[in-house]
Amino acid sequence: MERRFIILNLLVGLLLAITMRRATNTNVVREVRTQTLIDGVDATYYQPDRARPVRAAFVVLVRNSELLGMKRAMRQIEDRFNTKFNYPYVFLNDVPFTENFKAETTAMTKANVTYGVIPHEHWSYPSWINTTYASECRQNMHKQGVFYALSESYRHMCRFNSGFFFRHPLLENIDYYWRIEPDVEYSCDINYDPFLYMHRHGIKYGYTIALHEYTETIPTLWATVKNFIAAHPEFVLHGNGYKWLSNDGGETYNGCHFWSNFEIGSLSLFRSPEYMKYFDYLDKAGGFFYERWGDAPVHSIAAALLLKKEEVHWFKDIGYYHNPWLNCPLDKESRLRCHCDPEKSAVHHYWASCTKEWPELPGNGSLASNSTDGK
Ligand SMILES: Nc1nc2c(ncn2[C@@H]2O[C@H](COP(=O)(O)OP(=O)(O)OP(=O)(O)O)[C@@H](O)[C@H]2O)c(=O)[nH]1
Ligand SMILES: *[C@@H]1O[C@H](CO)[C@@H](O)[C@H](O)[C@H]1NC(C)=O
Ligand SMILES: *[C@@H]1O[C@H](CO)[C@@H](O)[C@H](O)[C@H]1NC(C)=O
Ligand SMILES: *[C@@H]1O[C@H](CO)[C@@H](O)[C@H](O)[C@H]1NC(C)=O
Ligand SMILES: *[C@@H]1O[C@H](CO)[C@@H](O)[C@H](O)[C@H]1NC(C)=O
Ligand SMILES: [Mg+2]
Repeated sequence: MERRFIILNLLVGLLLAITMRRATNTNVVREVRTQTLIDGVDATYYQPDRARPVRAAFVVLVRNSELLGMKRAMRQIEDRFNTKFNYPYVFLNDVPFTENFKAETTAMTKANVTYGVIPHEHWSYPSWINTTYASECRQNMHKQGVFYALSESYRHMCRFNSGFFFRHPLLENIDYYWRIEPDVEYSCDINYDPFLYMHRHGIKYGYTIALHEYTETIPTLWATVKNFIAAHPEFVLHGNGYKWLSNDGGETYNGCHFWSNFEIGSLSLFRSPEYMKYFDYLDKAGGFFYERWGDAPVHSIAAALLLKKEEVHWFKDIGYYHNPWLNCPLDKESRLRCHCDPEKSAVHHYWASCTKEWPELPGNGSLASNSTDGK
C-alpha cells in the first residue's frame, strides 16, 4: 500500500515537472515572438520615452501662421514613418510660438516636441551690413523679377539655415536632423530608420531632389567661394565635388544644389571647423543681404567639396513633394508602399538632372585632391 502510494506520488511529481517545464518553455517562446526587431534594433527602443539608437530629431523652422500646413506635413510623416520610430520634433521660430500652435502640433504625435525661439543675433543684420545698400539691392532684384526679391525675412531665413540652425540650444544633444517644412508631402511608407541607416553607412548628408539654381539670386556666390578656397585650400577635401558643381573645371558654378527643404544630415558637417570658417567668410561678404544667397547652394557647395561621394546619399526610395517638385521611386516594389506617380518624378526633367548626377560621379572620389582649380 505505502509503496504504491510512493510510486504514485513520484509519477504525479514527474508529470507536474514536465508540465511546468513545458509551460515555461512556451512562455520563453512567447516572449521572443513579441520582441520585434527593426533593422536589427529592438523596437522597444523606438517607444516615445526611450533613448533611440541615434540622437536625431525633426527640425522645423516654421511660422505660427503656417499651422495647418504644418499639421498636414506632420500627419504624413507620422503615418508613413514616425508612428513607429517616434523621433522628437524641434520647432524653431524667430518669434515665440503661440499656445495654440504648440497644442495643435503636440497633439499630432506621441513623440517629444520642443519649441524654441531663435536668438536675435541669428536672425538680424550683422554689424557690417549696410542696410541702406541692402534695401537698394532688394529694389534692384525686384526690378529683375527675382522671387522673394523684396523680402527681408526670407534672407534672414536663408542665413539662419546656412549658418545657425545647428547651433540652437535645443539641438545641443542631437547628432542628426531631418528638415521638414509645412505643406510637404510624404507619399511612401518608410519602413526603416533613415538616421540609423546613415549612421551605419557613414552618410553625412541625404537628399531627395537636386536642382539647378536661379543664378540671379547668387551673382557673386561662386567668386566668393573661390576666394575662400584660395585662402583655405583645406576646405576642398573631395576633388570630385567640383565635377558636380561646375561643368568647366571650376570656372563657373552650374547651379546644382540639393533642394534643402528636404535634408537628412549629420550636424557634424556643419559644426566642423571647415564649415564654420566657410560660413563666416560668406557671411562677411554680405551676399545673404545684398543678393539672396540660399541655404541650398550654401549647404550643397560645402557638402560637395567636404564630403566623399559615398557620404552623400540620394534617398531615391523616399516619396517626397514640395511644390512644384516630386521625388517618386520608379521601381516596381515601391508601388506597394507609395501613392505618388513615378512618371511625374523630378528625375525625368532637365532642371533636376543634378539629382542623378551626384551618384554618377566617378569612382569613390577619394578625399585626396591637391588642385583647387577643379581639374
Ligand atoms: N519662423 C519663421 N519661419 C520662416 C520664415 N520664413 C520662412 N520660414 C520657414 O522657412 C522654411 C522655408 O521657407 P519657405 O517660405 O517655404 O521658402 P521656400 O521653400 O524657398 O519657398 P516656397 O516655394 O514658398 O515654399 C519654411 O519652413 C518656412 O515655414 C519666417 O520669417 N519666420
Ligand atoms: C523632451 O525633450 C527635452 C529636450 O531633450 C527634455 O528636456 C524633456 O525632458 C523631454 N520631455 C519628455 C516628456 O520626454
Ligand atoms: C551705405 O550704402 C549707401 C547706399 O548705397 C551709401 O550711400 C553709404 O555711403 C553706405 N554707407 C557706408 C557707411 O558705407
Ligand atoms: C567604395 O566605397 C564603398 C562604400 O564605402 C566600398 O564598399 C567600396 O569598397 C569602395 N570601392 C573602392 C574601389 O574603394
Ligand atoms: C599631393 O601633393 C603631395 C605633395 O605635394 C604629393 O605627395 C601627393 O602625391 C599629392 N596627391 C595627389 C592626389 O596628387
Ligand atoms: Mg518651402
